[in-house]
Amino acid sequence: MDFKKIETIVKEAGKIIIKGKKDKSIKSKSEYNYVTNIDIEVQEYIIKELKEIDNNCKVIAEERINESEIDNAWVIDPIDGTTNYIHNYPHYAISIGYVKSGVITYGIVYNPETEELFTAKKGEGAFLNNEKISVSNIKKLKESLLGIGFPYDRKKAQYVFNKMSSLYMECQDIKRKGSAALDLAYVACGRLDGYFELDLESWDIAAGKLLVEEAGGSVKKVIRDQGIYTVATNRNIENEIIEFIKKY
Ligand code: LIP
Repeated sequence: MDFKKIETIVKEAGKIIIKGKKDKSIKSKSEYNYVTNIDIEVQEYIIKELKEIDNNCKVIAEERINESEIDNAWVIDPIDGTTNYIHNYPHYAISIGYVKSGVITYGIVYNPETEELFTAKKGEGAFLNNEKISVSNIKKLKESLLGIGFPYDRKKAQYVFNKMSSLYMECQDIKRKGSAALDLAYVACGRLDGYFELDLESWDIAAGKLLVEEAGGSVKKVIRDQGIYTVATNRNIENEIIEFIKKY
């Protein structure tokens, strides 16, 4: 697979997103969960282009009904951070992961606003605009800058806020930026020391998970009554964060 072609596809998709800012139409998929016409246009563009280079490819994508199993598929979020995009808040990304026999072997996350292109191939490291990246070397939660996300299901909001307020007392600061893919990419390049969020979908995390792992970090699932947390860290603070999630 020539993954350089994927970078070209993603950058062209980014142009569609930027051009579409002026005339996007918005629909609600459910309460607080939105999709624009540009999400759909970008998704269909990416799938068309992927089929050109991998004509038997299977696809799992956010804005369609998915027939495939995730074990062998391209896993696509055309705009991760759609709410940010709707408000022209320049923090969102195209996220594409490539899963082969159940293993994520390639990931790409691209923010068309900043033109930051995060890529990783299994066993070959993680990169930001072709420069190798690595997680931070922060050793303690007390010294850490964390990312967090909030689930669409607002009935779970107070539960997450309670966790966040406890954690806030034990770290330097917490950021809620609204794109899981970029939160994971930021852990991979050391801008965040850790990140956690409840109820993420495969398309939110497929690419970012590989970025973090190839940059020397870890991504774990923590199962709680309220749902499943995705917890990404630089490894040093993993146990402290998971303890918090389990305790409060
Ligand atoms: C978003 C995630 C974000 C989460 C939002 C939403 P989408 O993905 O990237 O981290 O907090 O609730 O799930 O729906 O914009 O692709």
